[in-house]
Amino acid sequence: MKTTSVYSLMGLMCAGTRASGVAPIPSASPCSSIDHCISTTPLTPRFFTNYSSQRLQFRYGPFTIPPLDVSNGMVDYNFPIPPPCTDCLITYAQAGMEYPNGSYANANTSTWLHHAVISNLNRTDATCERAHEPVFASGNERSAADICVDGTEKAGYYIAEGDQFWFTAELMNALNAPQNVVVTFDWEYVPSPPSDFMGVIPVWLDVDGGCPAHGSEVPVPANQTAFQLGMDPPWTAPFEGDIVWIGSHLHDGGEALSIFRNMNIMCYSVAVYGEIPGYIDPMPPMNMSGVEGMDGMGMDVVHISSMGACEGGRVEVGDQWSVGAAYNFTAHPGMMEGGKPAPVMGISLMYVATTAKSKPWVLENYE
Ligand SMILES: *[C@@H]1O[C@H](CO)[C@@H](O)[C@H](O)[C@H]1NC(C)=O
Ligand SMILES: *[C@@H]1O[C@H](CO)[C@@H](O)[C@H](O)[C@H]1NC(C)=O
Ligand SMILES: *[C@@H]1O[C@H](CO)[C@@H](O)[C@H](O)[C@H]1NC(C)=O
Ligand SMILES: *[C@@H]1O[C@H](CO)[C@@H](O)[C@H](O)[C@H]1NC(C)=O
Ligand SMILES: *[C@@H]1O[C@H](CO)[C@@H](O)[C@H](O)[C@H]1NC(C)=O
Ligand SMILES: *[C@@H]1O[C@H](CO)[C@@H](O)[C@H](O)[C@H]1NC(C)=O
Ligand SMILES: *[C@@H]1O[C@H](CO)[C@@H](O)[C@H](O)[C@H]1NC(C)=O
Ligand SMILES: [Cu+2]
Repeated sequence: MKTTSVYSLMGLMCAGTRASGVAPIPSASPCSSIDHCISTTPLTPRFFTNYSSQRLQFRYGPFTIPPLDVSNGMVDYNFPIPPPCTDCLITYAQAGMEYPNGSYANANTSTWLHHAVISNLNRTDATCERAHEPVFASGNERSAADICVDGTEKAGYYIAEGDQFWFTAELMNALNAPQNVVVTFDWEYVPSPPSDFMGVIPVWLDVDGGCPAHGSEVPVPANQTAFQLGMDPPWTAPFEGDIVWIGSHLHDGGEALSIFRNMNIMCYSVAVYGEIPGYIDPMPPMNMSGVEGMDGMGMDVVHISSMGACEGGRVEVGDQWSVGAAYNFTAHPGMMEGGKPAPVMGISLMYVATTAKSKPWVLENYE
């Protein structure tokens, strides 16, 4: 996939930031100077307002997504960004996408926020030693990471002075003409967090493995319309803590993601389709006839619009954690890419609360 376009050279998606541990070359165009590509809007904070919490929306772009006949309408962007704040705890995060004029951009306008990942270059991923720590990740379902669980948990992702963030986004266009879009991130945080707040460690659990073998994008097993993918080997927890929030991500065709602790399901995240018009295609994105179980012709094609989240639970040292993804393309048509089933994902990002500012799990930085 994505091997024919010049765009693909700079975009390795999850592979670029997670699996290789080597920062990819920042994207050149049209966001040549990212300073010109960020705007910030203050929003009204919702949680911990008596701790001077703040909420900011950052807009990145505009990015040009190529037409469908170029690189299957896909483009990846990777570049360093300043973090939204320093010496602060991120309590809530959500990604979005819109047109440069601020109007809604989604599957019903033939654009996709395929993936967006923000990582911290100064911290090491809990599940992959050679990757940077993922702070937040989103698919087109645009689920929030409600780390503080609506303000009921004094917990957040701690950003230290001097931390450098990295932006990764894969965008998709289903039209035969380029489209310009803007990617948004909504961050809510508590500055100079008091000592009774807990810092969280994000734990990335992926059917593609702790250090994802395919950049988290797993090829669909040949000739199968219903199949399961599992994370093997599981991740062995080197620290303990309280789970505050687990968010999950599947691609179309996905039914549910199970999160296992020592082989017992502790979170079952169900994919919900087409809850709002934004996730209902006006027409199939491309000619899908002739592929068994993939035929979306003649009916609305609905896409995953949300995934169930889980709250609570414990991580103990030595626990074995894994995830399993169930797909069924007969129940829900999958995405196509260049006439073939597009690769799929099965990921959970689990936020585990420890103690703010003490980070014994970070053995070393890259630099
Ligand atoms: C802020 O409000 C929360 C929840 O209402 C309360 O638990 C906390 O003690 C308050 N803290 C301060 C510093 O006022
Ligand atoms: C905003 O831009 C989109 C995409 O170009 C266009 O379809 C829409 O009509 C525009 N909306 C307004 C209010 O100009
Ligand atoms: C964080 O990482 C960036 C990029 O590698 C580096 O330039 C910076 O010095 C690091 N900051 C700290 C505080 O180590
Ligand atoms: C998949 O089906 C095609 C056509 O029936 C067949 O040629 C191919 O060998 C099958 N592949 C596998 C891995 O079973
Ligand atoms: C797309 O969906 C959004 C939100 O669900 C809705 O507000 C908008 O009117 C829809 N746009 C089109 C072109 O159907
Ligand atoms: C869709 O593709 C099939 C196989 O490539 C072709 O036979 C058919 O004519 C196409 N249909 C349309 C509506 O383009
Ligand atoms: C896949 O979905 C179809 C349609 O809902 C259903 O009939 C079939 O039993 C499902 N297959 C599996 C393996 O769950
Ligand atoms: Cu994905």
